[in-house]
Amino acid sequence: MAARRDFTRESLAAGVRAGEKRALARAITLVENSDPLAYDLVREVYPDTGRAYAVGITGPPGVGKSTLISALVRHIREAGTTIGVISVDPSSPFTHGALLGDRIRLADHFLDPEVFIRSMGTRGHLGGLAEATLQALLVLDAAGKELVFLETVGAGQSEVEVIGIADTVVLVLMPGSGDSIQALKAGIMEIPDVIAINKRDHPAAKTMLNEVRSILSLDKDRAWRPPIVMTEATRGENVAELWQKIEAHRAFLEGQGLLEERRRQNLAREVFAVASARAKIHLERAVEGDNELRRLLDEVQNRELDPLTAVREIMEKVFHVSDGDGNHRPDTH
Ligand SMILES: Nc1nc2c(ncn2[C@@H]2O[C@H](COP(=O)(O)OP(=O)(O)O)[C@@H](O)[C@H]2O)c(=O)[nH]1
Ligand SMILES: [Mg+2]
Repeated sequence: MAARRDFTRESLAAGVRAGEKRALARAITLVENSDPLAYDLVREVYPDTGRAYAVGITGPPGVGKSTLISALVRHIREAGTTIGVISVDPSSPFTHGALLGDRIRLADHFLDPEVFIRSMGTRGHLGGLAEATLQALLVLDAAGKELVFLETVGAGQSEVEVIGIADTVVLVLMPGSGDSIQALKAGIMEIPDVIAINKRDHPAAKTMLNEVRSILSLDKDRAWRPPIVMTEATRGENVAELWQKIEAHRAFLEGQGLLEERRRQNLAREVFAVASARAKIHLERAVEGDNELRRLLDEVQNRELDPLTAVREIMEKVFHVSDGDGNHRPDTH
């Protein structure tokens, strides 16, 4: 990688702080690859972050998240706001020129120096999606982007960690997103702050609206009642209204003094989520590479060893935690 050589930690940090696209692109690539330089960079710029407003856009594949973001960016740029977009959606990546498989041209956004759009892969990322997304958000925040969109695919629980860092979470659905409706109903999916029902040109859009409404009506005690906006992203229909609702949620959080509180909770949860993800990977690798630990699993399967004794031994060996059940302090002799 010859291109690596032209950035030192200092020049990368300076480039990121200046919002230079080339430095940002490199920084995000380093984040994707869990490169130690990305770790150093974020550690250095972290004290300058916390200024960007992060909007998570989540929902099942194909509902129009990327198209909506593109339309939102077009709308918001009219006010001069600087924007970053991180999309962890391998099924419909943002590419220069166009949104893959779409008529909408994104070329304007890519030429705009105040907009940074990036699809991010997460292959080989140590701490998983949550970690990569968090680091990428911090990089764009340090670059002075006033608004950052985080796109993630999801219709259940796993994406919660990824956009758990967002200040406002928008769930995008479309007619036929029945699984998500079930997940909302069952409480598996957290109630978002704003719901967009996209593809309102679809004949079943109204039915979808009624279904979502009836689910939200079950929960009347919330201080913030999630608004529902019906959009047609490809034609920009109701995109201004969607943005208005996102801003209204922000105003609600700020007006009630809740934004600071939410961010504190988000950061704490995020640190815990990333640490948990790393611990899990560490554990899996340790067991995989250790014949003795793998033999424990065999012994459990053969009913020679009970499960909790195996857990205790694994915890001792991998994490040096001598107290398997966590109820009493380790011996101190
Ligand atoms: N009919 C219709 N199609 C849409 C609308 N919004 C997006 N699409 C199409 O739906 C497909 C998936 O869009 P995309 O933004 O990639 O969805 P994502 O996977 O949620 O990011 C694309 O072919 C879009 O052109 C809409 O409002 N109406
Ligand atoms: Mg997408």
